[in-house]
Amino acid sequence: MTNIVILTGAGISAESGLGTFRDEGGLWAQHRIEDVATPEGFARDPDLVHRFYNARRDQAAKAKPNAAHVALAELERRLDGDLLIVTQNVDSLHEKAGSQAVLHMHGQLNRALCATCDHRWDAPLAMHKSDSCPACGQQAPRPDIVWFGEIPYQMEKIAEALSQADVFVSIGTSGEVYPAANFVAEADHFGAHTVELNLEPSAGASRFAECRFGPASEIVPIWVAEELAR
Ligand code: BJW
Repeated sequence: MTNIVILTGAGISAESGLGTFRDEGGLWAQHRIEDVATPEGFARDPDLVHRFYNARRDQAAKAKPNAAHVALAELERRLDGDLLIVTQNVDSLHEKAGSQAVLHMHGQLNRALCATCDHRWDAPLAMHKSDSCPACGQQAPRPDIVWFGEIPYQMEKIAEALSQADVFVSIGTSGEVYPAANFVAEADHFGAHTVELNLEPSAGASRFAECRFGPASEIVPIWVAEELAR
């Protein structure tokens, strides 16, 4: 029985056509973080933030999982043990590929959150600041996304999973954003074998016991095949 925890970031969805944040020409080269990914930015200009997420929701709805998402779903089905995907991604490509055990620590594009009563519901393709909350009726809808300065979701479950992991794998993430950037240290502390699968060395590459570099659609299926052959 092997316990595997996999952290994924924007790089795993890049080959599905969804832009990353910090690569050349990425989302943060086109938009100011302070404007679109902080609660203060949303309070200043909710229309701008809704336009940003409406465009990304539309793009994500059309995207298809690539070979890396598909390989991870197959690993979950065939592994003799437990596999948990902790994703920083707000798209649903892991679920579209068939993965079942997925935690979205930075929220989900297809969910809406009421800033007044915390009720959550399925987001329409285009959200507007005048949409009413189905529970309390207030007009304070926001995308169910974790912005800078907010606490990521499911942190207790993630800490528990990291403490039980035999293997921790980080795929397609720059290691620039906390607390996810620290998961490798937590998993290592509890004795997990740590692996980075990324296009290039991330900011935290030296903290991993093993690193493999290349496009996720190529290196993830190879790693999965090796894991299933063990
Ligand atoms: C490929 C590839 C291919 C490309 N194949 N690979 C000072 C020091 C330390 C921390 C802080 C600090 N000041 C503030 C903080 C905290 C802050 C933080 O980390 N800031 C840093 C920028 C310094 N963090 C927070 O505020 C978080 N909350 C928090 O810490 O609360 C406190 C708390 C925590 C825990 C318990 C109790 C209290 C919240 C962070 C929210 C992040 N939100 C965003 C936007 C929302 C989601 C959205 O709109 O989509 O989440 S920011 C953005 O970055 C997004 C991502 O999920 C996240 C990570 O980015 P990711 O996925 O790594 O993408 P990239 O673009 O950075 O990297 C892509 C990688 O893929 C690259 O390496 C490429 O090479 C690779 N790649 N193509 C394989 N084909």
